Amino acid sequence: MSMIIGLAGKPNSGKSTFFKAATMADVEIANYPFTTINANRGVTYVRAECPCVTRSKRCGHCVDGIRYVPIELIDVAGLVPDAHLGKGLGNTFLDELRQAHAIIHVVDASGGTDIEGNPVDIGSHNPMDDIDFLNREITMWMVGILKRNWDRLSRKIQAEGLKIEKVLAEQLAGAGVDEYQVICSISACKIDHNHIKWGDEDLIMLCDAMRVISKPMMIAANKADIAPAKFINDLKSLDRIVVPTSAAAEVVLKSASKGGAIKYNSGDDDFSIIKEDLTPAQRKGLESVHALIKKTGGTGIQECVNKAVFELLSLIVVYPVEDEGKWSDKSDRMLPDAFLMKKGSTAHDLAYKIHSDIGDRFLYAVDAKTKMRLGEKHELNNGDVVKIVSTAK
Ligand SMILES: Nc1nc2c(ncn2[C@@H]2O[C@H](COP(=O)(O)OP(=O)(O)O)[C@@H](O)[C@H]2O)c(=O)[nH]1
Ligand SMILES: [Mg+2]
Repeated sequence: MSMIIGLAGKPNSGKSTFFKAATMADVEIANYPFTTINANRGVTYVRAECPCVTRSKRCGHCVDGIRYVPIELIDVAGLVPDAHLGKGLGNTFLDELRQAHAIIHVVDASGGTDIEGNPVDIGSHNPMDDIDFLNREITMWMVGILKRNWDRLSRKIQAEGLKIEKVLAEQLAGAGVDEYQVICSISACKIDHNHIKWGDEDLIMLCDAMRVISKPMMIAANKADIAPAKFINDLKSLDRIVVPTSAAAEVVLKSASKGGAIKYNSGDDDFSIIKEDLTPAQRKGLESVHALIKKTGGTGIQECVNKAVFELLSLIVVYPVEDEGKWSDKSDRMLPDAFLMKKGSTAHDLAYKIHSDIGDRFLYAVDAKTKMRLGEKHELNNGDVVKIVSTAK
């Protein structure tokens, strides 16, 4: 499993609740039982429409025609302003963030926690004040890594005629930044071509650009169930992807579903009670969640994960098969795999993703829906079912 999303934010914003809600899956989901890799690392799912809904037969890998495609989620430990200087848990959060391909910034939209995450009266802290610090921490963390060796590096690049992007990528490998991203960042931020002239401000500007490219971020406006409408609207007006969420409500629904009290698939905008003998407390809890999601169209948790994958990371889901008629593999399993790939990926890219031999010996692909032959450069679409034909054994 390759895609990793990090949940970050100040303490008490609801990261662990979000994590629990998003990783608490019914065991029947797909081939993947609920898995906690460790306390703060787990598996969550992107929700997609399964291609088998257009067929007479269900594939057996989806739930009511909903395909849940696994990704990894990390609950990144408490982050406070000036963490990059060692405040709070300091740099430990950054070690966890390193691996993330994208970040969901979990914000307490209720305004019930101060800038460091201490509880205060609801509405008394403006969540807009929490937005920038996370970006700043990540940027300054990268700046710190570069500055540690900058004088020496800068001289070395000069003396040995090294490629700046190569040296920077080496330095920032631990931060999860690669050479291609460095090149894009250098051209995006219009920094002076002569690195000898770079001062602190230039390094900050460059690291800011590298952060945007290597750690795309969106916002979960959490505790939406108790948040003042003004705060939610202010957050929504930001120039980013913002999804109001109620992690606590999603935990209630997932638990009730697991316990057989309700029928609810993650991401549904409603649920139905299927158990007769609920306690008054259970019924009341479910009623209040019901009132909430009637208003909001869902708890937002699944929407948030989906937007991270489909919008923030621009991925698509592709279903490789070996039999283009039955949409199955050699063992007659229908639609056995669902791959997440970058938008713009080609049929040839898919072949390589299946196996390097199949990529090397690629002949052509077949769109299993239309039975059209696809060349190696053919760009795949979200939801495509594709057979690869190669000379590989
Ligand atoms: N009302 C409400 N409270 C929430 C929600 N999500 C989390 N909380 C509460 O916020 C507090 C902090 O949550 P936690 O997940 O531990 O925050 P973390 O420090 O960011 O991991 C707990 O008391 C949660 O029950 C939510 O969506 N709505
Ligand atoms: Mg926590």
